[in-house]
Amino acid sequence: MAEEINFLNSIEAAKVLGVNVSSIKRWTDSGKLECIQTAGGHRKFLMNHLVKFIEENDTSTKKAHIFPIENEADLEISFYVLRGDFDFLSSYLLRKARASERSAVLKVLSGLYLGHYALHTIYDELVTPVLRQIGTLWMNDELSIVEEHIAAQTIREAISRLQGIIRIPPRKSGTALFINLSSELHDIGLKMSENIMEVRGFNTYFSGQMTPFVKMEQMFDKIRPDRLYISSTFVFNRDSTQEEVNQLFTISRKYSTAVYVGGRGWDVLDYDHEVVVKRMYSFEETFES
Ligand code: B12
Repeated sequence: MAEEINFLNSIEAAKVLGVNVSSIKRWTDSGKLECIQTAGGHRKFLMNHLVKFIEENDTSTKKAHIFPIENEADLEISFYVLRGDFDFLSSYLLRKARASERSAVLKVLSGLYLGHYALHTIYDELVTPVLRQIGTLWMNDELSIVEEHIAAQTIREAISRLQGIIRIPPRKSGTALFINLSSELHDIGLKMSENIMEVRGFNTYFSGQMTPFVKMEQMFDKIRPDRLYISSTFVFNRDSTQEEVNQLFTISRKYSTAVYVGGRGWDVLDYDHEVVVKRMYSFEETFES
């Protein structure tokens, strides 16, 4: 399913490159544009083929777009996506998130991804700063709490939909469990980490917001995770949260699970324990560790 979404047919490829279908046929026949020929003789394209062509053939692709263009707004955005103009895109994303326009948010994220930006770059340089701006607007009373929820959920939803587009290796290199602590609602950072580990070939289990500690050991017993990712942002009660964390560390030791922690909640929680491999401050670190 995820792989199929990444294939374009000749008509779509022509739309992306801003040319007519006959040019696509000519370029594939001459080998200038790579494609995959199906058993029935149809040409199929990966966005990588088109991006490579754009890079190598500057003059033939003056009208190239990173996704099929349906209206004027798409045309404008594809231009900024192709240029990787994160300044423009972050204010655009913020506007669209506030207006609950999920498909516009998804278009930017998928356009960047298909245009060869690493997921961690998109998350570190675009999504995280936009989420922080949403928080600042809320703190400054420029966004009501409901508006803040809507903007954040729009982004959350687009990230989930992006998961259907990202290419996931078929062979699994490990199992990872992703949890928030039992009083935690902030799960967007955790979701982005999960996406990244899927791209790295991990079999992922996402439990997310407010994961209760109850029966956690049974879960470990069942899935035997190689890694546990714990995200903490807001700590209501330090003592009870620390107690929960300590118990998670104890179970992780029993099952030889390596623990990775992320989020500002760890500023107040103690994670100095033999099972903890690393505290991560960016998604680039998540990708590399
Ligand atoms: C969206 C949001 C919400 C949403 C969450 C929706 C969701 N599904 O996640 C909702 C509306 C539910 C919410 C609720 C609350 N929120 Co809020 N929220 C935010 C907001 C705007 C964005 C958070 C976010 O996703 N950031 C993006 C992440 C990726 O960035 P980051 O947290 O800086 O994390 C970085 C690293 O730490 C790392 N990382 C983070 N997590 C992880 C996890 C892993 C596994 C890894 C590898 C890395 C990693 O990656 C990031 C890149 O650098 C922030 C504003 C802000 N400045 O962040 C406030 C913010 C986090 N919220 C805040 C508060 C106070 C609350 C509430 C208490 C409000 C209230 N009074 O009810 C509640 C708490 C609810 C609870 N029990 O948890 C404060 C926290 C302050 C603090 N720590 O003391 C913030 C900072 C706003 C503020 N400026 O005051 N919130």
